[in-house]
Amino acid sequence: MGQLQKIILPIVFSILLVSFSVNFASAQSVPEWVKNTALWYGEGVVSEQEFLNMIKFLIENNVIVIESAETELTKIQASITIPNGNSDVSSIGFYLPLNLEISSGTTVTWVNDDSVLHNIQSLDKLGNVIDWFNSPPLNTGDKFEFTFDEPGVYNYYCSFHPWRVGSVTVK
Ligand SMILES: [Cu+2]
Repeated sequence: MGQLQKIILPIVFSILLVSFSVNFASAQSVPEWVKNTALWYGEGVVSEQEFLNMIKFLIENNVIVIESAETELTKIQASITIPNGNSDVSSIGFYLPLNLEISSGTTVTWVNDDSVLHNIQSLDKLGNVIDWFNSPPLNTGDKFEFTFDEPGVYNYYCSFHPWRVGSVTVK
């Protein structure tokens, strides 16, 4: 039994290190009873419940900070809608917004809200298609996303409806 718990203990700690960050400033002031609880749990002296209560204490007192995993998932988002009627040359159905302004690192999502196929093809300054951000044909409801890391002005159009030109300005 004691042997089994000694095997389990390092596994528990390795999971904590992956998912949480440890606040080393606070770790200087970890109370002796916390250290002893960990030691005694490893030796099978205290119960699993007491060990879990101790971890709860560490989280509540910001010794273990639950943020690193969530922070990595946070991304800056913006979206551009391809509105219904976008394909009609006489309609006012331009991209919404027509010129999106974002900060670098933003992930832009185009959403096709029109009833016909569209695509997103990036253009150079002369209006030629370049291999930069280029979507496959998007059905109604389909999305395409691209993350802009470099400042600049990026034009794009739809190759099916080449009169539909939009831009993204990255600051
Ligand atoms: Cu189109």
